[in-house]
Amino acid sequence: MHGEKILVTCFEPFGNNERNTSFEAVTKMSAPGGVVLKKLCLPVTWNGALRALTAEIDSFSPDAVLMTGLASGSEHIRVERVGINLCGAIKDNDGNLPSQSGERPIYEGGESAFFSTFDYAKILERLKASGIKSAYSFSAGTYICNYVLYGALKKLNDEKKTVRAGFIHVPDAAEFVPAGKPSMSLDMITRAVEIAAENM
Ligand code: PCA
Repeated sequence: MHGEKILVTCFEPFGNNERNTSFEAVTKMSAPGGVVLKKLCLPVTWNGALRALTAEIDSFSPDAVLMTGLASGSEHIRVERVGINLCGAIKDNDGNLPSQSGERPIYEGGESAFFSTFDYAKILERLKASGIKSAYSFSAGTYICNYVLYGALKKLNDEKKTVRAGFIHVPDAAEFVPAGKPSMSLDMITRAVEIAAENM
């Protein structure tokens, strides 16, 4: 970990969400000691998200990639275990579907799924030890978060890179949503992202 380069990504707001907690938390987070941390905010678009991420992986050449995104409605941090080869029929921030017929594979003929390669067990253990509600998740959905997770894992696998990579979904920040909606404080979410970056 010491001397390593870590790329941490988040997303711009999308859908009905005025803020994207992943952006707010990644903006606030501190780098783990001795690590060169690069932050990148990705667009919520089928055309732009994976392209921007892979370009940054190529130019920054990180040792580890921590991707984050908002799972509105969740009450806990979701440590994603798998990305699947599917773009769901969901319109992006440009109003585009992934294809004219609706859904499509991310890569035609690609592997059905890739498992996260970060140290999910250590991350979950440290989150829980810090009193942060968290759990494994075995589906990152079929929207742009799953798209970048699968896309990054496939790229790193195809290029035979030993770069660790994985995704955590964060809840809405209590500060940004009406009382009663499932949420967590922004400070706690920020700490969760730091813990993930420190233990991947
Ligand atoms: N969450 C969405 C896309 C961007 C984000 O922050 C998702 O879960 O796919």
